[in-house]
Amino acid sequence: MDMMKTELGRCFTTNKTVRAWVEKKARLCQPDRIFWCDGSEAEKRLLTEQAVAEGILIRLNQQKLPGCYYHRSSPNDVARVEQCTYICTETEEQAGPTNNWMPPKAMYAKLRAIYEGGMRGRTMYVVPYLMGPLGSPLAKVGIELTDSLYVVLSMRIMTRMGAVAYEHLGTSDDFNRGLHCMLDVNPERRYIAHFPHDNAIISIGSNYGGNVLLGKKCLALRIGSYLGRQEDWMAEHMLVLGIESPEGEKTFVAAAFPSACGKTNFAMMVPPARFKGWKVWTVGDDIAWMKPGKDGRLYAINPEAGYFGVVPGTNARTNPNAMEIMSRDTIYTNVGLTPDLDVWWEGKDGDPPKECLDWRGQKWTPESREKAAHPNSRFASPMTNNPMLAPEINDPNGVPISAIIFGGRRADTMPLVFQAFNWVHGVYIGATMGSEMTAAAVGGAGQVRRDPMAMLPFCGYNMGRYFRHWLNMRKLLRYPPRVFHVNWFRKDGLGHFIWPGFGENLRVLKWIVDRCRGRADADETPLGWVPGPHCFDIKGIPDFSHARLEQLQYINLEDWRREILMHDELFLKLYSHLPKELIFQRELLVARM
Ligand code: GTP
Ligand code: SPV
Ligand code: MN
Repeated sequence: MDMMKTELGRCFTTNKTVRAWVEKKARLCQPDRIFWCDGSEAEKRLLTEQAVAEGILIRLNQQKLPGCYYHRSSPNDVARVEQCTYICTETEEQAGPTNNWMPPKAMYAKLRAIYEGGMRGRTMYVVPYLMGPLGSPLAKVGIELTDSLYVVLSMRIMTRMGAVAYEHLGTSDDFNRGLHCMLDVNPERRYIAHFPHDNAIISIGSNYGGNVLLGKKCLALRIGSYLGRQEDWMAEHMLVLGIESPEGEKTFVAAAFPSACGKTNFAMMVPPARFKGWKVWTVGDDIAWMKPGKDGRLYAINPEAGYFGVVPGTNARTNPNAMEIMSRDTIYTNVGLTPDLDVWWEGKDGDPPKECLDWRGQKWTPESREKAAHPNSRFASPMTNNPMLAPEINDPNGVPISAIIFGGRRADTMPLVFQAFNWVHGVYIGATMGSEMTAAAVGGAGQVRRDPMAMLPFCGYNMGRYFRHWLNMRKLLRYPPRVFHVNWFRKDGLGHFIWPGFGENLRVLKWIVDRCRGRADADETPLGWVPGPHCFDIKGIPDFSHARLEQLQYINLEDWRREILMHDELFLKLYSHLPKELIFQRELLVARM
């Protein structure tokens, strides 16, 4: 093996490029110490103790929550910040109109002036990590240099962190270079900058989730999407799950829903009582890397090794698997903290505590007007805690995808489910997706915006070219996945969700699987294929009826006129690189309407 193990924190990789790069960055950041992470249990114990001693983590009640810790981020630093996120390419056109842009040279100079000497008095942790199963042709290595123990311990959960990454890397210099400096966590000096041509990331001034766990959104999506276009694969903001029938027939699907729109919940779904014997296996809950296989099908891996999931709303009814997953070895961020060192959030099972500390550390009671948990509070848990972790999770080739499902959070306009007529139409449906903004990113919650393929904040290059890449992928697939659109969030006149969602979403999934396997009827509508009257099972759903289903599936032409105008807005923004095929699809949709 390509390393010599010494004591904790000592450099043990023999990769010369890695050593030279770390030394160079250390000269710039000037930390007091460099700590080389190996990913071992002993290291985890040591660093956790240190984080507790420094007040970065609070040890939770170990009887109730073994191995669990609590973290509060700065109140100005609770979500991704899209305004501070940059794609740094030579030309602005390469980044495209949906990204913030700066030329690499200018951005390197600007950031260096801010972070130079920024680790003085601190420790620089060298965090090697592998995205994807060891030995997978799709797997990638990253190294994150960070002065945050919270990041180190979270990366240990979220990725295959440690020696295994150096093992995969060998003597190669093909690794993502990530630098993270917390500085004083000042929003004025917060930048998350990507340099796709250098396979490099610099993140400064934040210590929250997607801004700083560089393997996740920065490498796996923004840099990943850029690499995918060059190397004929796809990096997508998608969950991947396997559904198994009582007869043992397994079908894998991938689904792109925007941030905080239901991926984790869908990926961990527990079938309702009526679907006895059905099983849903989780491959991934946030990111899919997909590549055509030799058999002409599209194969997906989950590059991550853990879940960084939304906490509020999670309970034994909505997501029992997540409740079990986060019952041990979990870092909770920005939830409520009870006097007996348990956690509390809006929507948890049971009665709220009489009193607790809220996500800011202030006293909270059930009468408080503020929420105990921040709406974007999260749990970080290892995927191995998942009782329904797909057995294929470490298969280097991934799983074959039969369906791609797009979905947004829409109070109106969008029906529960419909199927695209073909791949190009499916790409149009994904490209024009709209969704209400959520607490996962700073600003604008509730407003509907276009979020193509749920990738608006994550596409590392020109969005028009990204659509072209989607169209091109069809040529590499003999058996392309079928494409669908879903919406769990349609509301009635009283503002209530019409569809019960969560486990009941299995009924929609079942129709999708049956369509892929040529077993279910469908009716043609202007939007696409919808379930035929006898092909959608609603038996056993409490307080539900065929009238409610019709309400869910209703296509309101007035709404759709507005919707198509919003498609145009996005297309105008992207006009210089928009594939003609999508403009034709728009014309066809208008004609059908
Ligand atoms: P990111 O991790 O931000 O990418 O989000 P995600 O897509 O994984 O979203 P997640 O599954 O965590 O869901 C976010 C919110 O949507 C939670 O508050 C859920 O309770 C809610 N939610 C998820 N599925 C459903 C559903 O089927 N119906 C309804 N009404 N709400 C849902
Ligand atoms: C998202 O916002 O889509 C997330 C959470 O999955 S974060 O990692 O913070 O980006
Ligand atoms: Mn996400």
